[in-house]
Amino acid sequence: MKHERAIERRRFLKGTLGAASLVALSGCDNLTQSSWFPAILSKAERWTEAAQRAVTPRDALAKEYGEDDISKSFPANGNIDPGTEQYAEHVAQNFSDWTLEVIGLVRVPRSWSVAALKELPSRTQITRHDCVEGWSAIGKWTGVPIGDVMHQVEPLPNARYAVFHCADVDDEGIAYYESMALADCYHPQTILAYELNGQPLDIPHGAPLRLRFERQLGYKQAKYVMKIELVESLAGIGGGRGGYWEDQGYEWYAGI
Ligand SMILES: Nc1nc2c(c(=O)[nH]1)N[C@H]1C(S)=C(S)[C@@H](COP(=O)(O)O)O[C@H]1N2
Ligand SMILES: [Mo]
Repeated sequence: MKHERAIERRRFLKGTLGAASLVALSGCDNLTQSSWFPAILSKAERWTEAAQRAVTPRDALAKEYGEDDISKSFPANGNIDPGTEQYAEHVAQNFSDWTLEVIGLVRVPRSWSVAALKELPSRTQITRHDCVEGWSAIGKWTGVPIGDVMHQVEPLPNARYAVFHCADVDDEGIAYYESMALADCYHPQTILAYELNGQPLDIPHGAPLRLRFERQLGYKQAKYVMKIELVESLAGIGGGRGGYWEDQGYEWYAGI
């Protein structure tokens, strides 16, 4: 049923709707409208990044909710503990030695401790997370706008993508990673979050730092972020398709 509805919706959107009515639609609260599955995304008529950008510009804001809308419990999904010795060591030290490194095509590569990031101006946003497995939850995220971090490292003109490298690896030793267009790093709601619902991020939700890339599906929201690498092409990274799940066939541009 969900699958059918997702396809129907896509057909509908492909029609002759004007941009204004599309914007109204995307603000709709019906959760089923955004819990479609990646297999459907690639098989049904594809709503490409370009087409979606044409109707919802890059700087459009994701809907923000009120305190009363915050979900009573926010599920944890995917890896809920990196489970490595190094990570356990970081937990034992309360992440005091954790660093966020920003490297690659930047003029000023540098790293920040979590404490240093917390001293930068922060942003708090209450948004809805939609996982392709069929659940959604609303949470209040606080963190550092990634655009501010980018201003400090000064990306080189040929930098096109930001790759987020995470601390967790799967059974085959493949590390979780994600990526976005560099331009999306400057979206005001793109933050490296260190708090969920006013508490320091816990281990299941990605302590000490996780990405919030609003208007994108759950698997884009990388947890346990250690490193941001700016690159010109995604070809040389992981399986070359821009993310852990993308390498297994999920859409890279997972716009909601
Ligand atoms: N590092 C890492 N990030 C990840 C995952 C993961 O397994 N490892 N799972 C993704 C998926 S599929 C979802 S739905 C969200 C879940 O975030 P949550 O555990 O805070 O609910 O994290 C995403 N980011
Ligand atoms: Mo997910």
